[in-house]
Amino acid sequence: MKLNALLTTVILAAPALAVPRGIAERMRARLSHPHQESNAGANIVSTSKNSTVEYSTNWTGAARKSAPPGANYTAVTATFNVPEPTAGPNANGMEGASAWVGIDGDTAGQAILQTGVDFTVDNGQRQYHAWYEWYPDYAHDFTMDVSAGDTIVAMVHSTSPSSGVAIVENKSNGQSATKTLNAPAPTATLVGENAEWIVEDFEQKGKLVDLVNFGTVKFTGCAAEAGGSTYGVSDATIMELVANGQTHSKVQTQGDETMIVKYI
Ligand SMILES: *[C@@H]1O[C@H](CO)[C@@H](O)[C@H](O)[C@H]1NC(C)=O
Ligand SMILES: *[C@@H]1O[C@H](CO)[C@@H](O)[C@H](O)[C@H]1NC(C)=O
Ligand SMILES: *[C@@H]1O[C@H](CO)[C@@H](O)[C@H](O)[C@H]1NC(C)=O
Ligand SMILES: CC(=O)N[C@H]1CO[C@H](CO)[C@@H](O)[C@@H]1O
Repeated sequence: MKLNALLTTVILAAPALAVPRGIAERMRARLSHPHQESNAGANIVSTSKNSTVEYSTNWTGAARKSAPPGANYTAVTATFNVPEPTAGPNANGMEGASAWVGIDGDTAGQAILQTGVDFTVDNGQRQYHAWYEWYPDYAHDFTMDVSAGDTIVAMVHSTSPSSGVAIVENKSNGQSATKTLNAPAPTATLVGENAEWIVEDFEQKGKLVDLVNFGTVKFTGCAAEAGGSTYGVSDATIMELVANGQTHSKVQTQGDETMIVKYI
């Protein structure tokens, strides 16, 4: 209900600031991937009590891995802060990560409808981009400016298996960007099996970026809608990101709507 209200408010009230794919974003060649499971974390002891924990090479956060009986996920939303990334002591080129919400891409790996914000640091220079993506297409940037400390409301909503809308709103000033998009291929349809709230190590220009120290991303108002009911993160599967044999995240849920993802 809350989710529908937000959707209606944002879609009806928002001046459409999104632009079709432009040169800048094509050059960025920025791509989010489906979740890839890692065995590397199997011996890492979880401190999360109520949730199943899984290890991923790409994702940290929470994912609902199956739709409720007789329904599919059609909308996912959350509010999160844009963190200021810190370059590692041995940074070699760009480091980055991305916070987003999405439908599918976990157990249903053929498509993801997702939207969020990238934060990168390259040679001391920080950049932030708000984007939307229907995997396996690349991410496309919204024209909206994003800065560290902004509070962003992100939402994806599927209007059919092959069409949907991505919305990013700056809660600080109420400005929002909306993009209506279609499945980039006949095989890239949504089934609504997964809903997720993720911080990701993404790929750019054909290579994975080095994961940046993103500090903390706090997701609040986490909600997914399926068949008129709302679902959150308290009983979702928690994912920790493992790279080179090391865990780089710590996820904590607080109640059904809040999740804190810390870089470690
Ligand atoms: C686990 O569930 C209990 C009861 O629902 C709740 O009080 C507690 O906060 C939860 N713990 C975590 C780590 O989410
Ligand atoms: C959920 O999605 C599946 C796969 O696309 C479809 O077969 C099913 O009819 C959908 N269920 C509902 C309730 O829409
Ligand atoms: C969000 O709003 C704040 C306050 O007006 C502003 O400083 C910031 O640049 C805005 N960011 C975006 C994404 O528009
Ligand atoms: C860090 C890492 O291993 N990332 C993986 C993300 O997923 C893609 C495919 O889905 C892999 O190619 C990457 O290696």
